[in-house]
Amino acid sequence: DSSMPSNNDTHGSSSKVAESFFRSVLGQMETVYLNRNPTPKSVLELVRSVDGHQLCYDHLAFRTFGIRGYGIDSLASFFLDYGYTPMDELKFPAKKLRALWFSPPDVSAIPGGSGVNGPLPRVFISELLVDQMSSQTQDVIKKYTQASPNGKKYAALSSALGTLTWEKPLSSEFEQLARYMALIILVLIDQGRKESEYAAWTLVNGYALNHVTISVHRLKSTLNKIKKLNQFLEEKSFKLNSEGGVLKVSPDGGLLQSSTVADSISFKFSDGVTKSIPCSYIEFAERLVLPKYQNVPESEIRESHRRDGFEVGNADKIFESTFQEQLSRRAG
Ligand code: OOG
Ligand code: NI
Repeated sequence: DSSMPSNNDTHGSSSKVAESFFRSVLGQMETVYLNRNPTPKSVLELVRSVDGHQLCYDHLAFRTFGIRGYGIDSLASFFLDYGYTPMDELKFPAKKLRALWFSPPDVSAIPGGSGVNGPLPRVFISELLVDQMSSQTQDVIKKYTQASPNGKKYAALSSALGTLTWEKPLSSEFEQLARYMALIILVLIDQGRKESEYAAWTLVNGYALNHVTISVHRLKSTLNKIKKLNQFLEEKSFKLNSEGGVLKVSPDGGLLQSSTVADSISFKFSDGVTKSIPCSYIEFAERLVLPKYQNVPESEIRESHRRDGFEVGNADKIFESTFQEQLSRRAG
């Protein structure tokens, strides 16, 4: 239907969702995230105190269950309505996940704006390939998503409120999905039998913001090099995800990423059992200037001159920021 506006021409004043409303929703998602996760909160405060107050987000990330409309699309619709454009698909067959990233509309930052009021971030949404899980795990996921089939329509609302759209699960169901053992030696032996820590995370965190990512190259101080930033954070005793090495580098060398290990939060299951569950983490991304723009003077370099998108090899390791093996690692 040619009378339908495409997502590409819905930015600016013609967007279906107004910018101030859109940014308020992002701000509310961020508030939920900062209230639950002391590490991202203190990292942001620390970086702001050293670097100055105008910090930019590279991207926001969310997780979903790829089943009955509960997957990527359930959350993507909010971003599409504000003029975001779907970009590349990333596949993670071993983790039984797929992801899609969305590029922001061409909207300028609020003058002096930082974080959600700065340049709009990219969005990274992944989904669990539920039909590839064991039947017991599928049964748990179906039980909760089927019992509240309309919940998927309110994904963005759920994220902004910090409330699940389905009922809280039983602690045994969380364990079925995560299947991790308390003893580190058993974790290692149990590796092959592990179901999906991603599934367990999503069952109890739902659409809550999984992480925000600081745009490292847009910082003003010497922290604008990711190696410096990692070193600075480790000196301050922050525990970084070490899976495959702390610094994740794309094969083309242009996208450098690192992240903290997720915080844990105490969660009361529907059977009354309270357990510590993994919550969210914060990520850091440095995007280098593309080889074809090597001669552009530094003062004229824009975000569009830099390596865009995501990288399967980096992302595969970053997912593990909420996994038990990283959480139980000794700091340092
Ligand atoms: C997302 C992990 C991947 C990136 O920037 O590549 C990622 C997740 O943990 O849900 O954030
Ligand atoms: Ni990320």
